Amino acid sequence: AAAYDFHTMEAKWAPVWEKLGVFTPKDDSSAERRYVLDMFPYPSGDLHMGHAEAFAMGDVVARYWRQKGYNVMHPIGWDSFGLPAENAAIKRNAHPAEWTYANIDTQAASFKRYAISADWERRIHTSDPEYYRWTQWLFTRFYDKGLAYRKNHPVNWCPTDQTVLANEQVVNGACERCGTIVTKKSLNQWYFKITDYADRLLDDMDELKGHWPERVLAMQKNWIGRSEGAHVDFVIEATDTLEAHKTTVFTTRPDTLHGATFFVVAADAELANQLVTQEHREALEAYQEQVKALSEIERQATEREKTGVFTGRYAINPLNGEKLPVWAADYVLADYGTGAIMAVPAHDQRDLDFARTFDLPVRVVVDTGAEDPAETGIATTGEGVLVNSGELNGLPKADGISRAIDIVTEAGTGEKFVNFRLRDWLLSRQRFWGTPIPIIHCADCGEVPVPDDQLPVRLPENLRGEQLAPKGTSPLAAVEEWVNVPCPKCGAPAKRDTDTMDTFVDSSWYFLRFVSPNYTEGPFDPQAVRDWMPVGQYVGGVEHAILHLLYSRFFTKVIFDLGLIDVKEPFSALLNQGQVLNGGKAMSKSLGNGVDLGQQLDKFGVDAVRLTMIFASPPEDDVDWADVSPGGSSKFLARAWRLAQDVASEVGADVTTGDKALRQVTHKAVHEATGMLDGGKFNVVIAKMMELVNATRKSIDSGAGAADPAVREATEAVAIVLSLFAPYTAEDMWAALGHEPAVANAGWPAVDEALLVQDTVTAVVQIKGKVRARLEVSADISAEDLEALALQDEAVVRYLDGAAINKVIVRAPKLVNVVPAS
Ligand code: ANZ
Ligand code: ZN
Repeated sequence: AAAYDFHTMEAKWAPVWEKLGVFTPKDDSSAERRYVLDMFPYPSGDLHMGHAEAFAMGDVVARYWRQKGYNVMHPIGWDSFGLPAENAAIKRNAHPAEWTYANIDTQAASFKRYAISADWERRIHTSDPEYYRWTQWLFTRFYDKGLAYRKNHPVNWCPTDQTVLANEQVVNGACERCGTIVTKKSLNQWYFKITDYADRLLDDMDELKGHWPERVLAMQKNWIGRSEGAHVDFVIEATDTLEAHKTTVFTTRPDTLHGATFFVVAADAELANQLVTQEHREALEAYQEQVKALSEIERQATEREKTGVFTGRYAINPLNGEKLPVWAADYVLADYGTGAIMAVPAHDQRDLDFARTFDLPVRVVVDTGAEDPAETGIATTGEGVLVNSGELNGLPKADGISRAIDIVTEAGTGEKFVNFRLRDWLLSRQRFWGTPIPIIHCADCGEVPVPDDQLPVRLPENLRGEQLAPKGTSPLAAVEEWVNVPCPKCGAPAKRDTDTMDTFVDSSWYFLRFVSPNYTEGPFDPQAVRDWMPVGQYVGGVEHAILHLLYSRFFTKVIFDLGLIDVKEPFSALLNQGQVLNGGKAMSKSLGNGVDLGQQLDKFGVDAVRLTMIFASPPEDDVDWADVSPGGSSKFLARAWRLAQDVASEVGADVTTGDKALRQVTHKAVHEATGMLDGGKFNVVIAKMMELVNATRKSIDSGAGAADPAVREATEAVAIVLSLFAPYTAEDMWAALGHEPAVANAGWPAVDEALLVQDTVTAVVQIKGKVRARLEVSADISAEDLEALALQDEAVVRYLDGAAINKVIVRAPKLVNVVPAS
């Protein structure tokens, strides 16, 4: 008999699918359209085990939906701008495009081998001018709306990559890419006004609940960080040399205004320099130097001893007129709230720590029943009743908050305020390999967006190696013939902006480009967006929980507001696949536990690797490659494949005449697999198929036999379900079963509800040792019921022909032996 040979199958079927265009969505609206998307890859070398897992998951969904009859779009492309290409180019004295497109070709070939059911005609690369033209076009639309703007601001600076980083790219104080401790640098930079969308980004998460992982929603919520409270104005008392100065604080606890015993400004905020008296300036400057030397991590460490300096000034509490000493300290952050706080040591732990260090008073204003914080060193934050608070006395905390807000609002010294942790998105980078910012700076006209008909602003092609090296300013600044252009407005000599965009800009709208990748009238064809958006299933790693996913949501909302699309959320369902580990640890060079995908595919075949990825665990859990058995997967696939070789009935054989027991097993298995797929439990579907394969084999060997149409029915079902996980094996089975390709379009097996009705068995009725009737009965029928049924059976009545019965032996549910009196 023929052997299961995955190499031959892979070589045979991949070109057939390509030729038939099996995975190209149809241009008709008769079937509901569905859009499945995997987070597009970055072209760093060849595909790795992580890609293999994520793309196997997305492909299951795409293939399942196709089988269910939907018109499925499952595109693929590359996020192809970014630092690694540039670093490689510097090292090899090359252009980043060479490395980038060579890697893309390698990955594309691997994706094809891996049998991702992608529509290759939709392929996009964000570094193609045909793509970044529209990234630039969108930027100018954001600019016109005031949503892209420049400001001079202390920014996160990576000394190694010599570029700025968005807050989201700073992880525990270090550069997300290279791990270098990030420093601050004051620079004129471009920002997107994502803060304008904070409320909507938060509110619209409601419609994602239940369809996105809880964890991702929680992370986004926390990142947006909505805090309800109040702005309260304190007047900084005048001194001989300084005028009175109004300073606003953000507080979530205006009820504790009477408990404020000092006032703190962020030491590194401009405000500190403005407020400090001559006498204390030197001390402040010395302290600021000390603060600068600390990393963000050290600054925020809660266990660190509190530090600060007195500014020599006093702030007047608007509620009771008290004079509070103004300190400058680093535990107050310059870029949160207003950069200044009223300190309430009795009810805020950080303030209490500071008060104890500098011997400042502690006054309890909420009686929570707990011991005095001044004694215990523990601030009380719970529920309680206001005390020592004048007209607020006796109110519970919540009422105290609203009453205090009313008072300051009436007095004109404050108002209710909602503060966000979210900052505007810093998008400019001083690097070469990115989308050029389409702005021209003119001495007379200021910032002028590049007109649409002059887009794209192409990257110069002649830079190589060292010319691309980071110098703190963009390498583009050195290319004179590129920088110097006439102003689009007045024609005077002007200069291009030389920064490029954060690559997260490119990936914030690529899902919209896929719907019409060759469209030339705009970033996307509006009709195609109506046809395909939103993405019905998005698949990707949880590491993108805030960066990419928040930015994409923001872009979608802005583009909606521009009137260009009618969806507000880009991804209606999200799946975060787990990681592929080896020996319980993430694969890494330093641990030497990497597993090479290519080698696995050579050894076990594409199908076995894909099946193993899916079978190992629920999609969102990690897969430990040390614990799985691609060899075992391969054996299972061979067993399934052999069924198809053995089927001996014709295509279209009347299945209703087939063995009912096997048919029931088949229909039950398909029915359950459907539920599991709809519920995202892909791994158990494989277990179901293993059962079905075993039952079918048993039926061939010792039951119905290979020619029974029920065996064909079972095997076809196995092939169709396996086409989601092991496409080559499934196609080969399909061909062996006498069908034309492609099994991907076979259609999901229909389930006959009648065959799902509780398990029945065939009971045999014997009279004088001869079988005279067969009864279809419930598997758990009682002996009495079975006896009664048997004796009422027409055939039995006829054979007995009125004879008296001596004895009835019942072995429920399978046998009734009737012994007539002779
Ligand atoms: C007085 C007060 C009394 C406060 C009290 C808290 C408890 P979230 O919830 O994170 O928004 N705060 C405000 N701006 C700050 C800054 N730039 N750096 C450090 N701390 C800052 O926290 C809001 C609270 O954090 C504010 O409310 C303020 O302290 C502090 F019993 O004001 B509170
Ligand atoms: Zn001009």
